[in-house]
Amino acid sequence: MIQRIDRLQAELPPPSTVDAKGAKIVQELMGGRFGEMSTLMNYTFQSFNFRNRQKARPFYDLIANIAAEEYGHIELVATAINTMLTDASGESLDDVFDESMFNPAHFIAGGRGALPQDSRGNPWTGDYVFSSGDLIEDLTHNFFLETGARNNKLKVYQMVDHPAAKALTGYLLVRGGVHQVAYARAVEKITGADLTKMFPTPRIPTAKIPECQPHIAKDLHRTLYRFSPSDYQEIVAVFNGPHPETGEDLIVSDSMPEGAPPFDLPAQTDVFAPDYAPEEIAEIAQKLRVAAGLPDEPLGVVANDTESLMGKVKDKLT
Ligand code: MN3
Repeated sequence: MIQRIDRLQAELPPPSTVDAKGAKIVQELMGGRFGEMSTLMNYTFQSFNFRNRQKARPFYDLIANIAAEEYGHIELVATAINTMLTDASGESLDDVFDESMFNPAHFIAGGRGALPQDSRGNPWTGDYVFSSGDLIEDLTHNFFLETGARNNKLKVYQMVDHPAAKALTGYLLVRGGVHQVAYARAVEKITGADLTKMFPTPRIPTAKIPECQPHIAKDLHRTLYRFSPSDYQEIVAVFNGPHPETGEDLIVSDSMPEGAPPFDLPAQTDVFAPDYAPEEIAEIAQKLRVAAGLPDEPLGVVANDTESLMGKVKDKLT
C-alpha cells in the first residue's frame, strides 16, 4: 500500500505567465513513452509481479522503492503543467489561443490541467510497461528507460523557457541520474556487466545546468531515498560504491525528501475550474468544515497561504 504526503518532492516556482505551448511540450514528460507515468507504472508492475522476492530481496526493494519516488515525479510534472496553464497576470484566453501549438484538450477536457497524455496529445498507454518476469531483463530495461527519460528531459529543458519547466527538468535530470545508476549497479551485481562503463549515457552536463545546481549541492545526484518508514531496507545492498561519473560514494537516505508545499493555484473560471463560481464551493466547504468541528482556517498547507492556521504557525517559526 501507499501512504501519501501532501507535499511536492521539490520546490516549483509560483505561477507567472501562461505558456500553453510549453505546457503541451512538458506533457511528454508525463505521458510519453519515456515519461514519468512510464517509469512509475513499469516499476510498480515489476514490483507487483516480483516472484521469489524473499530470496532476491535487495532487488525487489530497489524496484518497489523507486516506484514510490516516481509517484512524486508525476505529481511534479502535473504541477509544472498546471502552473504553466495558470493565469496569474490577467492574461486573457484570446492571448493564449493566439499561440500556435497549444493543446485544446488542456482547456476542453481539462480545466487548464495536466492530462495523462504525451506532447502530441496521445494518451499514455500500458503498452509502455515492460514487466517480463525476468529480473535481469527488467533491470536492463529500466536502465534504458531512465536513459531515454533523461534524454527527453534535456530536450524539454532546451525547448521550454517557462520557469516552472526549467525548475522541473533541473530536478528530474538529477533524480533520473540516480535511478539510472541504481539500475546499472543492480545489473552489475547480478551479471558482472558494467553498464556504468557506458556513462555518460546520455551525455548530460548537469554540472553546467543552473537549475540542477541546488540539488547537486544537496547531494541529490548520489542519494537514494527510502520511501517507507520501515520497509525497503535492503536497497543498501545494491546502491553502494562510487558514483560512476563523479567517483563520490553513493548514499542511501533513511528518510524521504523534505520537499515543499505546493502553491495553491487560483480558480480559472473560464474553464470551470473548480466551477464557474468558485466562491459558492468555498462557501459550502466552509459550512461543512464548521459542521465537522474543524478549525476556521484550513488545516492543509500551501506555499502561498499565510492566512491559514498552519501558515501562521510556519510564519512564526521562520
Ligand atoms: Mn522519474
